[in-house]
Amino acid sequence: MMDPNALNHDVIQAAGIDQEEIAALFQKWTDRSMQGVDYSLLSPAPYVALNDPVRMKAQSLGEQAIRDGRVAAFTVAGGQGTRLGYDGPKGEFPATPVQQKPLFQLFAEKIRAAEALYNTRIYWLIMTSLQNDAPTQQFFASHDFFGLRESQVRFFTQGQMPAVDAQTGNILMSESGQVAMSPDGHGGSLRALVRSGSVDFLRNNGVDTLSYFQVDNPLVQSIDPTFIGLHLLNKAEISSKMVRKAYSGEKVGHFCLREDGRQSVVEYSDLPHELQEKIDPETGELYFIAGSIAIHLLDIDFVARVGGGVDTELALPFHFAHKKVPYTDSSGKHVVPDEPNAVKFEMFIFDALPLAKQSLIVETSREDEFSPIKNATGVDSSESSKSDQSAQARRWLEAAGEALTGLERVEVSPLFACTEEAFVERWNSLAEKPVIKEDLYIQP
Ligand code: UD2
Repeated sequence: MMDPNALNHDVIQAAGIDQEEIAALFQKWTDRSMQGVDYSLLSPAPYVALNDPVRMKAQSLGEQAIRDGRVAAFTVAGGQGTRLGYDGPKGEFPATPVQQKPLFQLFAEKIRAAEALYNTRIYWLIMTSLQNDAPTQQFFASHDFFGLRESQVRFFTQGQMPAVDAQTGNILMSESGQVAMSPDGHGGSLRALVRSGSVDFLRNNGVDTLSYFQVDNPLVQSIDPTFIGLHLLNKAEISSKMVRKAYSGEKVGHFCLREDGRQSVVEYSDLPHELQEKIDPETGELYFIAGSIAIHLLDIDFVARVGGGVDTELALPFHFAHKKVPYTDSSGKHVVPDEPNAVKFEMFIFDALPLAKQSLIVETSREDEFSPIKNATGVDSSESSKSDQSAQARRWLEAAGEALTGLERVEVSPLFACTEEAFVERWNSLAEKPVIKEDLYIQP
């Protein structure tokens, strides 16, 4: 039988695919059992704890950097959201407990609140994928950019990688006779930031720090002065937020220290079970307690170096995902597989940690910063996240001295306050306070 890759040669070439790179990656995938990483050499990475006094000093430094326009927000929103089962860009998903605001609106309001607080302008970069770019941009246009200026929101699409047959390594063709492509992972953001001209744009506009967060976490403090200040104080090229893992099998990456002294993140699916469960005899807590919640600060020069592709030593590695990918076989028949048949290649942003000359990990509080929407029901679902958002708002009301009864769902507009401290101050200054009732929205 004729090699299907030969048949599709022209299509593959036209798609600009580096076939040697794909063949080398497939080889790595087939050899993967031989590339055993010795995870026993890893130890827990150090981090700046929640109660570390250095935070006070950092806060004012971070505030000044924001005021000076040095910080831009950056959301990765190119994922396909398969687990949530939502048919559209995830940022459109109604995420808040009372107003059902879409994730994009919530982030836009957080950015507007920071702009008002620091009397500055904050650019917002949004990485989409070819699959969801047009609907994402339409969504913003049809909502007047949620009160932001169109010129401060910058969209760009991430790169793509072909899927290959898991048995043969042949590049798969889609139903339309094109190569079956999928987004190259959130780590593709570094290349895409450079390729899209965003790095130059940011530099030309005086921005040197990107505040990176995922589209799925309504609680994220998208512009956090203390985190920014710590990042700058430590001259870090990448900084990352961590929470203490809630339980050993929680689906977050683990911050580790390698033998060479570099920090790294090992994903939950890679760290051996016994290490995930291992207890630190001194503290009685999990040994690898620091969970990655995918919130980072990135230095622009570092992005340019890693994303620029000049120094191959600095390139992010590819990870493999064994997935079901529909394809057209060599006889022209369209096949929808029941079992994983293909290998997809993705880069992860956290693989940039060991590439940095200096990296920093900072603890944050889970209840105030992490409650992602990933699944349709249960853990990390829209329901659990809404309940966590309401719980945060109730804590803030209690901190302001309100006795709460019968308050089910409550939501605070970011334009009213973004932190407990700001909330208490604003609430107490209200001449007339809203009546506390079952569903409460505290608006600007
Ligand atoms: C990610 C982290 C996990 C933990 C968790 C916290 C990985 C591999 N794992 O898990 O360690 O921090 O988040 O919530 O990252 N995206 C793109 N383009 C892509 C793929 C993803 O923009 O090609 C975006 C996606 O839109 C979303 C984010 O990246 O905003 C997370 O993607 P995910 O759902 O694949 O990550 P997850 O939940 O497996």
